[in-house]
Amino acid sequence: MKKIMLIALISALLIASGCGKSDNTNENQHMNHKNMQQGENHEGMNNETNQSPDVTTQVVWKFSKETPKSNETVDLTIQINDKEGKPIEKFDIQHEKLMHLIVVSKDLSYFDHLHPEYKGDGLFTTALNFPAGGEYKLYADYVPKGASKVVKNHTVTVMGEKAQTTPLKPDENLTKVVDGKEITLSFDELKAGKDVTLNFNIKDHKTGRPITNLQPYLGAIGHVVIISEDTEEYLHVHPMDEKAKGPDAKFMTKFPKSGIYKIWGQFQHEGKVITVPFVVKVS
Ligand SMILES: [Cu+2]
Repeated sequence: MKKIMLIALISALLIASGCGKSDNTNENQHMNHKNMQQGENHEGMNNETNQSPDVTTQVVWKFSKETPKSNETVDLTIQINDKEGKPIEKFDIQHEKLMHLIVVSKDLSYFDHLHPEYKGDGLFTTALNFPAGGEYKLYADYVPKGASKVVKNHTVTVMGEKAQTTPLKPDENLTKVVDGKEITLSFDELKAGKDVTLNFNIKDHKTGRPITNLQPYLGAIGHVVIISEDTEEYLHVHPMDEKAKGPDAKFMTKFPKSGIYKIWGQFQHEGKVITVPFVVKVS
């Protein structure tokens, strides 16, 4: 146990030491953001292997049925406790919510973004309805008051007929049409460990006109969630300019390792949220 704690401490120090490298405030913010994301990844991995003691919080995931079944609504409770097992009472709001919950199928074909309701005493609840049998991964994203952001994940096996799994293949065409919008993703180079700006350009599909009146979705022009093919890496990226309205939405991030990733961009226009998925390869 001691050894594991030491490793956790060293990684925390390494992450912290990355902060001071930039002298530009704006860049610093990005650095902090990315460092936080790396912190999240560590958290996620710790949680996944269950080997490392969590220095801040522990999560108890519970479904109302012992084994959830596909196409049946099941209640999920997420209890957030401190390391002694005492409920955490207070959370900071991030992007208008106390908790963001991302649900994906193991092959990343299914994606959902929910906001569990806070009942007090560290307890969040939400209803879920899985579309098919198989394995799903859930990521809870929250900020205990005064602490830094935490992401915890949980894998659940859902009974029921399995959907056909489609192997993740990088998109050859980075223009997608969703709900009458034409969204084009562009970037310079996708290299592990290298800063990259993801640009989403949004047009009206029918007229080809750029959309310049995107609405804030959860307090920003858009939200981007990125998950690696093996579901080990989770990145929740916020826009560089939260107040932008389109047609471009820029997000800066850094992929932690090479491989295939799925990216979901979420935007709001005329009261409707659109989710646009892309699959990319990072070298
Ligand atoms: Cu959310």
